[in-house]
Amino acid sequence: MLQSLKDSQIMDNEIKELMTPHEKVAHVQLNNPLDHALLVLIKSGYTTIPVLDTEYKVRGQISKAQILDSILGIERIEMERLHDYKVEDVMNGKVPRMNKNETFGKALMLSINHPFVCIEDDDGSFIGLMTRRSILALIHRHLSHSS
Ligand code: 2BA
Repeated sequence: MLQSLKDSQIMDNEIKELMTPHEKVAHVQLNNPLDHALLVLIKSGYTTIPVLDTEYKVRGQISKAQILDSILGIERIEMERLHDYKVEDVMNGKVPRMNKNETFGKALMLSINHPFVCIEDDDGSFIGLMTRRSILALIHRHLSHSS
């Protein structure tokens, strides 16, 4: 099976066609208050979304769990504190990323440990996401055609 994947040059495919374009990606900005971020996460249905700056560069990722953890009091979740923090106070600054011209093989490797990879233009601006789902779908399509 692995040999078949290698032989097909699937690993060298470029990632642009498999990307979810930025217009369809739910995201928040560094200086958004946490209540706004929680709203975007709940409305979008995603667990974690990218954090961008005003120049549309990727600066991190934020999850519902991180937000809830940041307002966890001793006995209850202190919802009133949601407005005291900004996204940059609680986000995770580490985010998997790659250039739009890199290969599918790299996206596949990153997707082992990350549910999505941020795709960047040559100037470092965010242009979309490569999700684990699109990576698995391509491999599945390839394996069904080659069997
Ligand atoms: P999660 O939010 O943990 O979602 C895990 C998987 O559940 C997704 O995998 C997808 O298969 C499904 N899913 C969750 N919410 C969905 C929704 N609102 N509509 C359709 N399917 C949904 P992937 O598609 O491989 O996405 C992997 C991760 O990439 C997601 O993890 C999320 O963190 C991020 N992501 C995907 N699409 C996004 C988007 N349009 N905007 C922001 N973040 C996105």
